Amino acid sequence: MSLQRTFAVIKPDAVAAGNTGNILAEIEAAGFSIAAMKKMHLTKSQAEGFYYVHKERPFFGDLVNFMTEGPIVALILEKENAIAEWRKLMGATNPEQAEEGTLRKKYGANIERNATHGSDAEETAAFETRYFFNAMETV
Ligand code: RTP
Ligand code: MG
Repeated sequence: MSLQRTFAVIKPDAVAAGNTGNILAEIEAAGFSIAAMKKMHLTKSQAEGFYYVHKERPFFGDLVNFMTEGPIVALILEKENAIAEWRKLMGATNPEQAEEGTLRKKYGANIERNATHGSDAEETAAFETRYFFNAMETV
C-alpha cells in the first residue's frame, strides 16, 4: 500500500475545549504527517457545502449549526492507508460506541459533537481536500 492522503477536521467542540494540541500530538504519534493545516470559522453556506451529502438527513440543520459555532482546524493527513487509518484512530461516529483510546471516545461528547471528521472514501477525500485547500497551501 502506498502513501495516501485524507482530509480531517478538528471540530468546533474539540477546538473550543482546548484539545487541538492533544489531537495534533496523537495524529503525529500515530504516524501521520500533516500535509496541510489551517484554522478557520466556517460560514453557514460553507458548512452546508461541505456536508451536502447529508442535506436530506434529519440532523443536517443541527450539524450545520454545530460546525459553524466556532473555529475548526482543517487538515490533510498523509500515511499508508490514511483514509482507513484515520477513521480507525477517530473511532465510531457515536463516542459511546467508540473503542477505548480513540479520539471520539476521549474527546467527543455525543453522536453530533464528536470532536473530529474524516473522509470515508477516496472520492470524498478528493472533494473535501479541494473544498478546503488549494495546491499552494499543501506540502
Ligand atoms: P464525519 O463525516 O464527520 O467524519 O463522521 P462520520 O462519517 O462518522 O458520520 P456521518 O454519518 O458522515 O455524519 C456526519 C456527522 O454528522 C453528525 N451526526 N449527527 N444527530 C445525529 O444523529 C447525527 N448523526 C451524525 C456527526 O457530527 C457526524 O460526524
Ligand atoms: Mg462522514
